[in-house]
Amino acid sequence: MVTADMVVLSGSPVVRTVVFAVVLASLACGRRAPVTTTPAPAADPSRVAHAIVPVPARVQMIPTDTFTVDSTTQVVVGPGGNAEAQRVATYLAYLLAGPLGPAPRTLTAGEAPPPRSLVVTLDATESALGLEGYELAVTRDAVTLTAAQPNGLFYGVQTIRQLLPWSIEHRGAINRRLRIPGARITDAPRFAWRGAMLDVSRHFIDAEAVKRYIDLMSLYKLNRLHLHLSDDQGWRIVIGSRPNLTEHGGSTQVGGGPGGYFTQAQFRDIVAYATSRFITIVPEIDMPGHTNAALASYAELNCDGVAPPLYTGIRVGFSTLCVTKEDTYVFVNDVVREIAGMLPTPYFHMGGDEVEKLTPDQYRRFVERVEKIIHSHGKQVIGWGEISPANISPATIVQHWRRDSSALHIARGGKVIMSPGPKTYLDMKYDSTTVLGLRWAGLIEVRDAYDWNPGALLPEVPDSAVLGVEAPLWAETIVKLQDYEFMAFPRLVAISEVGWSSTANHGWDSFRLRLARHGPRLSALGVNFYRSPQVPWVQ
Ligand code: TNX
Repeated sequence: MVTADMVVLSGSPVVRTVVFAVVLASLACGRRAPVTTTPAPAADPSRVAHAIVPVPARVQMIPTDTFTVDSTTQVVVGPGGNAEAQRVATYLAYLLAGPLGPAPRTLTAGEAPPPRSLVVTLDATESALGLEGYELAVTRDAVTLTAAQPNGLFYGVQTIRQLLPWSIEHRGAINRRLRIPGARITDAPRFAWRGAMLDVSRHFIDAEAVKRYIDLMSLYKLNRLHLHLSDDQGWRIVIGSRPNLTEHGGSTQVGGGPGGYFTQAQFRDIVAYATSRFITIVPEIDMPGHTNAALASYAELNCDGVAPPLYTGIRVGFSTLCVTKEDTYVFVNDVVREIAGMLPTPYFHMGGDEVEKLTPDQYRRFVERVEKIIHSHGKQVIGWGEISPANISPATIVQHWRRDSSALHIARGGKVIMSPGPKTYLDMKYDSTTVLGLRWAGLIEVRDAYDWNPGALLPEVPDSAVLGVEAPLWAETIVKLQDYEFMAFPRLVAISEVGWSSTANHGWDSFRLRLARHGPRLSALGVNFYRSPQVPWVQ
């Protein structure tokens, strides 16, 4: 089994020496050397005016106009603030002063804010800022954050957080004098969908680990967490009407470990936690393929009525629900109903990828029928690229991951989430020395994850059809939280800028210098990130 210790080792002198020796040996044999990364030329991260990631739409730094936070500084909510604004302000107060800080109060109409305070204002008339935009002004005298919606306030707070020194991330430290550099920022995202995906099926991680990922996502203004809740190797969410799915189907994982699953209470708790970070949970039940765990748990889902053994390998494409039996649709309806009932949000992902055991016609009819079932429970359907040839609704969302038929969906007016394997697959190795991960979509260094435009990558996917981006972390080789962090950071940070920032503001030279300044912040948060040689990390 691969461990995080081995991850750390992959950068050690011992391993480097071995790699060097292999390179020399292959050169000596006249063969091509393995792909290696050339370290970037030295550059000075202090040259960039700020280190905000993703880079805001408009930033003007005024370094001479610094705001100082001390023990007398208050966070207040501007007049008209609702409970959500209060909650975001409380979150900001907590960042500044920890749990001991004073609770923010709401100003009455016409009341002037206290001197040298941070004022968080919800102003519906600022509708030009949209759902997620915000305006921030930092001067010597005040910090003023305004947004039309609470989501925008929350992102403004994340920007304030990144303007503060990384020491802010050490929750234990209190009563510090913190400085926020003077700035005027107007910001809003390029794409509505800025997602990450966790595969909790191949290896299970518990609710606490998922919440930590949610927290790290929110620092970078990501707003969708897709949970891949079932696959051949494990079923990870309790379905009350089908208890064997988790009791049996959730009892193992890749490599034969103990598996695990979320109870419905834990799942609801994850959803509530994500909601508090303005992140929408997107549940995926992969079907009709990638279903061995379900087939092993309920014999009637198999055409021959015989339940197969549990599966702990990493092959794909061998399983399918029996699409010609009514039992299957009763099952799908039970599962969708229970999961839909736990989510206040609109999406249900039906998977649909890598089905090798059905005819194209059988597959299409299954997709069309399941789409109707999902609609009957009030949810919008998402599926992997393969579902496009079925006669699906234009309101269904297709998630592109490899050359597929997205064009068919775009032709019917549908939207696409861009998760191209060679750019966004966080389970791909960084370089030839990365111990964890796969390489079928290629090696993905930080620059590869950063340097692309979702609206121009594929000729058949115009910018207008792109809903946004999402970075999946498939977990065949990923076991512990440290492993997840190593594969996701900093590539997920790169993807956050691909999803948030305009093409005009997008640029590797600036990004890598800003990212370099996130090293100490990520360290303070305890993140086991990959020290890419492409980034001049600040120590
Ligand atoms: C392809 S992406 C898959 C997953 C694997 C992944 C490994 C997709 C829709 N299917 O089942 O885990 O590759 O990189």
